[in-house]
Amino acid sequence: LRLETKAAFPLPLDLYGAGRANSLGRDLAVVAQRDDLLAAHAVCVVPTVAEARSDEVDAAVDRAIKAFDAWNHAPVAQRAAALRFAGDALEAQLPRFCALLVKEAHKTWSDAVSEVREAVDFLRFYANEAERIQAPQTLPGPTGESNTLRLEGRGAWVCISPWNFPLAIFVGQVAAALATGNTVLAKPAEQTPAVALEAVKLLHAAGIPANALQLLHGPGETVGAALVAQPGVAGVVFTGSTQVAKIIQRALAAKDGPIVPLIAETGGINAMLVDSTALPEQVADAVVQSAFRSAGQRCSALRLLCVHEGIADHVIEMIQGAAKELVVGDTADLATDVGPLIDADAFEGIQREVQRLRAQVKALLPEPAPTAALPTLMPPQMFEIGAVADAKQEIFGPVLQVVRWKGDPLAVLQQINALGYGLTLGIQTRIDNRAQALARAARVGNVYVNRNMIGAVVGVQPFGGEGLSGTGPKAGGPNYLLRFCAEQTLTINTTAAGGNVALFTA
Ligand code: UN1
Repeated sequence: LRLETKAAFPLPLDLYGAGRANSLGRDLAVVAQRDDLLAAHAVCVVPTVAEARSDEVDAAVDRAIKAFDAWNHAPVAQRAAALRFAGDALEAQLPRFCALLVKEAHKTWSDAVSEVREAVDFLRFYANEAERIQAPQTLPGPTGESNTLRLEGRGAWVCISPWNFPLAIFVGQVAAALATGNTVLAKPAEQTPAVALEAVKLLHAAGIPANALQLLHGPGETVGAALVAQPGVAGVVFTGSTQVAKIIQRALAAKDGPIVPLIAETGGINAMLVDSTALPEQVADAVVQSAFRSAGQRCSALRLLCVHEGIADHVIEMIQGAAKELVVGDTADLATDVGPLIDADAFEGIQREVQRLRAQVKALLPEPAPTAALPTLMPPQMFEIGAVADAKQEIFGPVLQVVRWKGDPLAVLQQINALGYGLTLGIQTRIDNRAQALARAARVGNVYVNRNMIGAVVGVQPFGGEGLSGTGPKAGGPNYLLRFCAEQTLTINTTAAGGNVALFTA
């Protein structure tokens, strides 16, 4: 039996109240830097950007391909130094970037602080990792030969990043490609171009050459598709929906020429499996954080709570109490827990799913009244469904579906596996062997036991899944950079200058 020390907290109605604390200390950082953050917000102007024309896309790709050799042949220490310099600069400008994240992406201050930190972590982690993996390795071989393995960049990469982590995922993709010697054509989400623009300015100022990192704004359907279709592209890294990942995969496969790798990190119908021995207080805290934090707009977010019927009523009641305590509103306000959704399209799509659920199944939270001032605001919603298989698609917002179970938890896990996604899984149990057995049986990338299931930390919880959730490898993990590299072995006959040559010339 092993429980985290988080077991004792003021509950259930104070989850997000005065006693708030969480594993990363994000909220404490907001309190500590309150004045700096508000001052940065007061002067923050979100810059506008221009959409890339198709001739600009062609020219940018051409420049990226031409810039590759010089960047790839620069010492890895030089590339790493530039990324570390960018990391330090970003850390020093944390309030400015937080303000931009709050204004452009409607992040809460707490989420903004953790996102800037995550971006800094990516820069430092990939700088270190590139130096580690790109040091030539001597391999064992027969006498008379030397064998070495080198990892090099592959060429010009297209990096397509989402709006939900417009800084951390954008910087993470770009840093991974650049650290290993690749050049980058970055296409950030249309909803959040300004954060990307400011990040690119910072990277250029840190010493990344202009042609090694180019930014192209615009819709995925036009600019993204044009980039992916370019013949000289060496690889694509994408975070977003499963559907778009498949469109990219098909487009790459349809091109003439080399087989182009795709690294995709997509969605999930992430479940939390709660047995009858779980601590209801801990479950309620983990559920509220995982399902409703960031307005549920994380691919790691909890979508499906599978709770044992023996404690289901109690757990649901606690979540209802905690959900009502959440401050839902404008994220410019430091006290806000749940901000508006990213845009009207997202709101309408989720609203349709919510209406369907409201018509078909039991609602566990009251229907929220629309907010005229913030039309895309969606307070947390919770519905009870009949079976795991009824959770058919990812709803990318603060909408939780709950299902009661009894009997064998492994059987419930098989139903979760059968959904086909494989990103995150939460397990709540006080039976250690059971947690281990469920984790082994789960086909997901990240398993979290007796805690929340979001906020994977770079280098600590490498993040990413399989199946409908992506291709792997895990971002922020020891294997991520390998996929951005071409491997070359060099075998030299070390006897040639001695015996063999002498033999031939004798
Ligand atoms: C995503 O939502 O696209 O674990 C990625 C987390 C993040 C990763 C989420 N670090 O919440």
